[in-house]
Amino acid sequence: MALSKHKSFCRICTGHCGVVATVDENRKLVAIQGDREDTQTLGFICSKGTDAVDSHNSDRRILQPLKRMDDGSFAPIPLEQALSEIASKLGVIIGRDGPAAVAAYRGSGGFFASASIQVVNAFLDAIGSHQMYSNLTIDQSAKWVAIGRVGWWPPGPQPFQTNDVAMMVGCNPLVSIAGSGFDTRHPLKRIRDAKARGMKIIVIDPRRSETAEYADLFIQPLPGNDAGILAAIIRIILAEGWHDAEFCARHVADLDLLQQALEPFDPERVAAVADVPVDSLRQAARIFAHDCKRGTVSTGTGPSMSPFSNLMEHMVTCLNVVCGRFVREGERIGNPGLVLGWGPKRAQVMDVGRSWDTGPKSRIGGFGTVGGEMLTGLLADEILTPGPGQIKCLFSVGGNPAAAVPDHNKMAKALESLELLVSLEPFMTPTAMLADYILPPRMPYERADLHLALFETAIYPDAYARHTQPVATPPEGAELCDEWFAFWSLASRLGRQLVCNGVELDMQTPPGDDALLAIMARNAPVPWETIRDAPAGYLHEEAVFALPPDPASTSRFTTLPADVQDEITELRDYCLQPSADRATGKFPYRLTSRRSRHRFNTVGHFSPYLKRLMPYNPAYLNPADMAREGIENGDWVEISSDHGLIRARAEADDSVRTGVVSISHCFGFLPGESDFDTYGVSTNLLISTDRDLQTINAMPRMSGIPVAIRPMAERRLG
Ligand SMILES: Nc1nc2c(c(=O)[nH]1)N[C@H]1C(S)=C(S)[C@@H](COP(=O)(O)OP(=O)(O)OC[C@H]3O[C@@H](n4cnc5c(=O)[nH]c(N)nc54)[C@H](O)[C@@H]3O)O[C@H]1N2
Ligand SMILES: Nc1nc2c(c(=O)[nH]1)N[C@H]1C(S)=C(S)[C@@H](COP(=O)(O)OP(=O)(O)OC[C@H]3O[C@@H](n4cnc5c(=O)[nH]c(N)nc54)[C@H](O)[C@@H]3O)O[C@H]1N2
Ligand code: SF4
Ligand SMILES: [Mo]
Repeated sequence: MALSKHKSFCRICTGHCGVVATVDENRKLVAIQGDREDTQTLGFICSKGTDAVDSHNSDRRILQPLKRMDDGSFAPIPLEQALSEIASKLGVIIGRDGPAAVAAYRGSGGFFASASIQVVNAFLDAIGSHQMYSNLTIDQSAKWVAIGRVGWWPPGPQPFQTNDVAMMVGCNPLVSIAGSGFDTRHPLKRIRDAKARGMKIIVIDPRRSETAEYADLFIQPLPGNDAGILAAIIRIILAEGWHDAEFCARHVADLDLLQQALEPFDPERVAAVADVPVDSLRQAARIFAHDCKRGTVSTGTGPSMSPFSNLMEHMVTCLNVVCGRFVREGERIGNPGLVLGWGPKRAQVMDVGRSWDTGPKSRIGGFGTVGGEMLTGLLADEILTPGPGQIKCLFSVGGNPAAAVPDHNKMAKALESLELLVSLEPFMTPTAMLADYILPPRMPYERADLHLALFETAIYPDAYARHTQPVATPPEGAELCDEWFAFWSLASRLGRQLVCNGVELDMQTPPGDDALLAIMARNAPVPWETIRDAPAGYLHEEAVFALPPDPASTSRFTTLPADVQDEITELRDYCLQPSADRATGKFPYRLTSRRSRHRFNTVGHFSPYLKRLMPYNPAYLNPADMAREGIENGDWVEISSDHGLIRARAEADDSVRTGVVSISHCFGFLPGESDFDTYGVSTNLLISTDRDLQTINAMPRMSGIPVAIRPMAERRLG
């Protein structure tokens, strides 16, 4: 059989690993290997990346549009018929309830299909709906909140590659291959290289993570204490005078107010509550602000999901601000942007404003938008609550809200109650199971694509872009529907005009991957063909420097807006009590989130290979806690919160600190499917979206969840 090899890249996560794909003479994918010649990822690949062969060829892959029948079963339906039926139902809903009754939720599969990204938003704009949701607002939307409240520095933070220190709060890039402020192009090599050139690494995590193994200083607090810990660290830095006073004098409006507000965060008290040695906070402050001169604090999902997440991210931003850890006037900006283009970047604060104060508001709770989107923490209630503006139709674009969104039962009930649920999805996921129509798209190696250009400056340290042509052909007989095609076709049927990046699409002839990618890149500094046709990715070598500030600008960083002061007061009252008091309560443990190597959120549950590597999500506990609770390895335990109860198998893990149970997200299936050994269990059953939401971004409490753990009577059975 004639095999051929083609370079491409993986689009499961932001690692974007360069690969060599082997296909047979029918262009069927037969192997995926890491590409050692790849200039960015140097041959790195993970289990999920190599599993693409099986996932593309899986006999569980959906290859025809499906329609749910009255008896709940699914039947194949020709694509054009499916689209006509959906368009006509949409017409009815919009005519009767208005455009706000139509919403879209984009999940990670939707983010990694670059040609389609802008078309989804263009479709909602064309019908006049503001109801765009995504996984970003159940992830790290605190970052937008912080920028909106503190201010933005256009040349960006000091990049990892130039720094001598990195403080990582609740992220584990060696497993997640994610993380702002870190280099995720072969993370293991990057962290080793950084250490070899003398970088100091500080990790704050309740679990001694894979990344923490490389830390010069590891702080292992009880979860949910990061805002207090960071406040105490800033307090030490300001008291010692280790901050960048010159930068602050010029660019910070209210440093004195911040300093006053942080007064209660006495390191001794904070350390006692977080259950860490007080000296570790002093050391962190000293290493970060005194011993080292360049480097930033960055965060991941852990603290962004725990209580006080917005205040935590605020403190992170303030710590970077007071130490002036930004690219300064005259310094080269490594990646000013490429595919999306760039404007002049001045070394000065820009007040980007609070997006949530203007624009559309949620019906539930009156929240505004964050990152240009409505808030997923409210999505189920927006579907379930009757009245004008109730969501009646949802498009799930490469997402799996029935499994991924907190308050599992409520979300599943909401999706079930929709008049029209369309799932653009290659597998029969929990969300697809609840859909009225399933439109299966081409999978990554079957389409032309770019890297996740939407976040290009966070992904690549240089102005670099990668493009791939399709390398494989979809399985024979498949009738697939790309995400962009579905929305283009529906808009066309509804007589609406789509506008992407300022370009009106031809609504008679479908645009195609290449035209859409070219539109996305129309502001790039080079012609689209230059990016597209570069064999090893395109590196734009023009040097871009941070410009002097505009003398007329009066914008300054604001470190203590009124709402932050309120949150500080709340944190002080809640957090500065000895942890021992809380530990005697009804829910003495804290459940924390963590990524697992062999899944990408819900992706991987249909893969025999990945399921062999990790069949389910155990509840990882410190052996001391297991001994105290009378739990042995492999025992069934019941974990309960004030909202729900799950059953899982316990596994001893001394990397998890005492008082914590660490368990991966996005396992389980639909509510009621309780076969743990097959699906694992959903921690979203323990999370409420009726309460414990952050202000502004409605972020649910998804980590640091107070829980009780007890061994089950039948614990050693099965
Ligand atoms: N309790 C708890 N809940 C969490 C988290 C947590 O830590 N704890 N983490 C949260 C986070 S950070 C996130 S980002 C969300 C994730 O939430 P989602 O993004 O909703 O979930 P994913 O599993 O990433 O969904 C990806 C879907 O895309 C499909 N897919 C794969 N390839 C393609 C493709 O080419 N095209 C299309 N259309 N679809 C494709 C996959 O089969 C899968 O169903 O979950 C959140 N939920
Ligand atoms: N293999 C794999 N890779 C993935 C994913 C996956 O599911 N699997 N998901 C992808 C997605 S959607 C995202 S958003 C990124 C996320 O990427 P990361 O943010 O790096 O996610 P994690 O690896 O879960 O790391 C979070 C860490 O936070 C810690 N933590 C939990 N609670 C707290 C807390 O209150 N305080 C502190 N300081 N730490 C805490 C956890 O112990 C954990 O080590 O990963 C992406 N990459
Ligand atoms: S899933 Fe694995 S192979 Fe794919 S980009 Fe991420 S780290 Fe690389
Ligand atoms: Mo995420």
